[in-house]
Amino acid sequence: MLPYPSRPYARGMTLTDVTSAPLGGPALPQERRLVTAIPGPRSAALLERKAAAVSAGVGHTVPIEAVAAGGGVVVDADGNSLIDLGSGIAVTTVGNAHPKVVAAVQAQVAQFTHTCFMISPYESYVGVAEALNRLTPGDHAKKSALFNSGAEAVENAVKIARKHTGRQAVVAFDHAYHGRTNLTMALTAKAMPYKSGFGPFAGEVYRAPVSYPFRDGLDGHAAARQAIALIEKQIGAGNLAAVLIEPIQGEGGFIVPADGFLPELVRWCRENGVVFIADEVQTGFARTGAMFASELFGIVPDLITTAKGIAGGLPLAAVTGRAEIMDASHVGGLGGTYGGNPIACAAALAAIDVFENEGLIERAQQVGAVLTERLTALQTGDPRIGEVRGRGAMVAVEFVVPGTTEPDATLAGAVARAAIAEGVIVLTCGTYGNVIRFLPPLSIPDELLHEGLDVVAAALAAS
Ligand code: PLZ
Repeated sequence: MLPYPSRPYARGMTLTDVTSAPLGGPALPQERRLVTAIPGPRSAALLERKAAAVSAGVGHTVPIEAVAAGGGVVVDADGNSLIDLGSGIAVTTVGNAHPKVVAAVQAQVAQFTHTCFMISPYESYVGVAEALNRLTPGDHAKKSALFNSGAEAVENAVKIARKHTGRQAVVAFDHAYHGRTNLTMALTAKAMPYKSGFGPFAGEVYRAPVSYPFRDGLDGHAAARQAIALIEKQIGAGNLAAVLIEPIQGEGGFIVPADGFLPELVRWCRENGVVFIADEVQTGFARTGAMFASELFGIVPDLITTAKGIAGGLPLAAVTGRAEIMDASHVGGLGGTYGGNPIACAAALAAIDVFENEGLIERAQQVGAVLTERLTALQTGDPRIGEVRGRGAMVAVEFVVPGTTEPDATLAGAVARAAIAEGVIVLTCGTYGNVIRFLPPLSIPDELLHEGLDVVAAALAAS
């Protein structure tokens, strides 16, 4: 008998017919348990259906059929329990199916599912906006607008900055990731797999060099001067609406800029009337050991984009920032059918309660200390690890050919695949594909975190 059988939903079924997984996640046994090879037969059968029914453009990293998740594990249809070191790409920071999120969603879904905030407003949307205005860096007057995805938040931040400044150009950086829509593809740096063949891309997007200490060897001041010089020469401050940057780059390789880089960019933006947008879609909500990564660098962005961790797994995103900038749009200029959906907002209010009242910032720091200590120890005996870097529970390992900075993507891929085969979900990233990133749910028990890192270490030793 499978511990968590799942059946496709059919008319008339109740939730318990569909899955016998206990609601509220943490009741799941917190263990790594392999009862079949990965994928097992049920998962393999689903992946066959996926190949036949789902566009080939939509890939997957872990070849399983997920049926339950919570604490620090994802359980598959064959009864395997995998340690989760990826949080569905930085989303389930509070833990999958956190009981408060589950309860909030259940209550809201029974009350009403949708009215469209632009048609009939409701309280939870306003509550999320108030919470974001309060929690994001800076004590100036702030306002927010809600959307569905990180890409949509970034698109809207750019719209707002253009409307506010009356200018058009936008600067993004090397190694940046901002999404897969047309404008955000233009803002994203990496061609494969995100952009190749999907152009033409939106105009008035310019790319500047970022601070990448492991590769550029520059201090923050020098790296900022280099970026600013390029902007002044190639664009001209008077044409520039916004500078958009991830305070720690996510998909690009968990790149932490050198001290001073971000503050200097912010100062230049202020002096030149340019809107500074921090894309905190991946770094936001306690992930980095601060509520927002901007705080780690002592910067106060004009606008912040958030998504992912904000709603415990439900699709929600936001732009938050200076009230006078957020109010630049004419009435009706911002919105969307589903933006700030009431179920997603209920989930966000519950998740924000967890972030604020269940010690998640401290927990991110603890998880980060374990990750950094274990991975640094690994680096000491292994010249293939060029750098261990990150903040809080957002830590990565960059693999190189020993004695050089030449990226070793083959090794990163082999280690990740071997860890997954042994029941540990890890994700790769990086412009060169040579980085393994660790971003576990903060609900993961310490023992599981250690066991997951043991498995990764063994996979590396065997590669
Ligand atoms: N900005 C900083 O990290 C999403 C992308 C996964 P959406 N990152 C995960 C993939 O391969 O599609 C992301 C991000 C930053 C924006 C986004 C976009 O957020 O919710 O995926 O649109």
